[in-house]
Amino acid sequence: MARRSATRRPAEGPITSRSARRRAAPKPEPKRALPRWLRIGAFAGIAVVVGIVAVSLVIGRLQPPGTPVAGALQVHASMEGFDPNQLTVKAGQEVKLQLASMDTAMHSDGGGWHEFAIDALKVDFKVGPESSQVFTFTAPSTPGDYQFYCNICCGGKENPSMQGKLTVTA
Ligand SMILES: [Cu+2]
Repeated sequence: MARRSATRRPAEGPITSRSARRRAAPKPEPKRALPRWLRIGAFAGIAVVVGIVAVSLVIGRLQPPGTPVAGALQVHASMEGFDPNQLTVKAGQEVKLQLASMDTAMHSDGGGWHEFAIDALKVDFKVGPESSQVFTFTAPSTPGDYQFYCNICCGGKENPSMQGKLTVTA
């Protein structure tokens, strides 16, 4: 309505439309709880915010902390275990291993810290929450399987999910 009258008389358009709008304005509703549209709008807004937070958490969880270093074996440690939990190296090889903790400091169990330990090789690397670090060690000259584990979280080294196998080939 307001726009039509404004188009018909462009000279006094703004004034006409403003007064028309004032006239057309609905009477204020009697005071009660929030109007329905506002309640629906608020709910939708909250739902969208929660959705965005959830999606960003998932995306953040999938992104490896830190940039993978070229030539380094990548091992991601989280409360779910090691990924991968099987590594193969050559006997006597200088092994470059980038250990990343995918967990946040909010984890009550270990505070997001994880470990990569191999007792037989006296290897014991630790990495803090949502970070990664490159470690080096020399693979043993004796081929075989060596167990690695994390003793920080999830009940320690006895937990099968926080274990893995390093296979040393000839
Ligand atoms: Cu761990």
